[in-house]
Amino acid sequence: MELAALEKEIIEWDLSTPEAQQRFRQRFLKRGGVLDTLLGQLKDFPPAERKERGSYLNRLKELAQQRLASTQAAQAHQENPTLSDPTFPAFYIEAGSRHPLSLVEERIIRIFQRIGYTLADGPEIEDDWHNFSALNFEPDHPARDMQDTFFVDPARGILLRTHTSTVQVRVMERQKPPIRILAPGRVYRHETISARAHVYFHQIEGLYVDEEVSAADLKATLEYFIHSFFGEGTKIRWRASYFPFTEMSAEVDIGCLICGGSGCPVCKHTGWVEVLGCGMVDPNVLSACGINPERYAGFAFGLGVERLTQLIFGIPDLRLFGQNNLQFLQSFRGYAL
Ligand code: 2U9
Repeated sequence: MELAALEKEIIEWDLSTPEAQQRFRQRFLKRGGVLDTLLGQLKDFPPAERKERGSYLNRLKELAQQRLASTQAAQAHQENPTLSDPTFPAFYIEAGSRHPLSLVEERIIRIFQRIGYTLADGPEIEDDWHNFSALNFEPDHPARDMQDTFFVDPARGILLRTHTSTVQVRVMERQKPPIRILAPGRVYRHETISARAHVYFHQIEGLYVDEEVSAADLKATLEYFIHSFFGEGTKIRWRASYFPFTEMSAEVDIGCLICGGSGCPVCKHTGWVEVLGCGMVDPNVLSACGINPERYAGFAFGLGVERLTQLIFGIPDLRLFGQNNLQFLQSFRGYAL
């Protein structure tokens, strides 16, 4: 007998009258009933199947007992609320919990929403233009290689986006400044999976384009973010860097949260950890997206949600985020950031 069909029968059996309950008991719970018979036949199955089938049958038996008991308790309660059994076990409802990446992503978004950023999104399957060319990547830039990027259709340059900058390109193509947006989302990179690298992760990128946007605005905005996210006393260090899509590019470090700057494995004994990258949008990028760089300027920034989540919770291995390990996920239960 098909056990799934039996399960459906147990779940759907009409238990509204005492007679129906009696038939239910006879069919599923009494000696000689269907479950009892099937349990008796277990020995005829090969050992490999026996264990799984046996535990399925036992679960069905429990399910039948529970259905009957809870229906009878509910009926007793309806007939005479004061006489219902207060010792009857409560229904155990498994409460879920929010994923740590969702918690952190939402907290970051809230901080930027307070200063006027709105959300934008776009497709995860992209084309070469939005992922690379419009962003000033040279034709032979290594990220364009099959080694680094997942291609869906290499001949047509269709790929899985490697950053959410594609979203900002699309917004600039269809909208005039002022533009002040946040683009959160999943991005893909062709990596060997390890504690420190994965084939996908989550970014939040920001873009602000208007007349007279300056590097001072960029600095004030990101210092506001870092102090809101990590705490007012957090030390900040700016380092010059390079990205194809920004001219004046920088990376921002904070004083290590784990050791307070004295040196530990998390900051590799430097006292500093990198938290984001940023820069003034390259005028070539503005032009490519249909915005006049003579009139407008912009800044952009990008941060990795996994990275910030690891930092604030002390999570040592990136792979934990994608394994659906209940012990890991439940440790964030009730956590409100
Ligand atoms: C447009 C123009 C410029 C977005 C930027 C970064 C610097 C950056 C990394 C942080 C950690 C990626 O997730 S990460 O690995 N990002 O450092 N991102 S500036 O610049 C843009 C975006 C869109 C049109």
